[in-house]
Amino acid sequence: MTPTLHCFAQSGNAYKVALTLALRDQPWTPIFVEFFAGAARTDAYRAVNEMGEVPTYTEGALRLTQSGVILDHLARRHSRFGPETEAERQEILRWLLWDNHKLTANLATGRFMTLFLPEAKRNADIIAFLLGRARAAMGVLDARLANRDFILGPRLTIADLSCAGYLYFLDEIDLDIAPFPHLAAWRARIAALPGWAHPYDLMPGHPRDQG
Ligand SMILES: N[C@@H](CCC(=O)N[C@@H](CS)C(=O)NCC(=O)O)C(=O)O
Repeated sequence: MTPTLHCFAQSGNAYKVALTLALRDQPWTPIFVEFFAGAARTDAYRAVNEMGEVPTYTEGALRLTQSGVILDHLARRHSRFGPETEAERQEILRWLLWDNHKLTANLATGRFMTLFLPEAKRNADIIAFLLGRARAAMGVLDARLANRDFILGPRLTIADLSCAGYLYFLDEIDLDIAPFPHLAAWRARIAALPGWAHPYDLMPGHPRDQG
């Protein structure tokens, strides 16, 4: 039973899952969501994911949404990249929640507004606010990584795979990683892992006029 992932190339949230599968060398089938044509807002997609969000992961009869939930499932299923103790379980959860709220939320929304919203709807002040919040979150993660290879320490976990999701898109927007050297080194460390691929090489829909 090959898992499926509703995804599109520009989605860092889907990438978190796709990357986890790739690093595990786990075959999966992408189901392309024509996000920029409004596919995630259709009744048909809401029947798949009531939140109208990408990604959605299926494995036989199991259907999961929210990247953090999917990553948790994959860590258990593969016995890789997950916690080994109760304290680690809580620590991973802490960083997944933080990523969803502080890092990804601001970075992804700022990037969306910069790149994908029609020009007439872009608001420079809102973009500056969101990317400012994203920079602050990057500072938090940079400090965390000052004396660790990965967020929990010496071992890659799903906390890293969640937090790293949007950082491979940074060159597309006005957000320089240079002021965050530990973050940059950690991002490169993950990119050097066997199986790593850029989101645009892992998921369908890039460039945007291709399915
Ligand atoms: N917390 C969710 C966020 C998912 C999310 O916001 N995905 C974007 C695409 S990358 C989306 O579907 N946005 C639709 C919307 O916000 O209406 C997760 O981690 O899966």
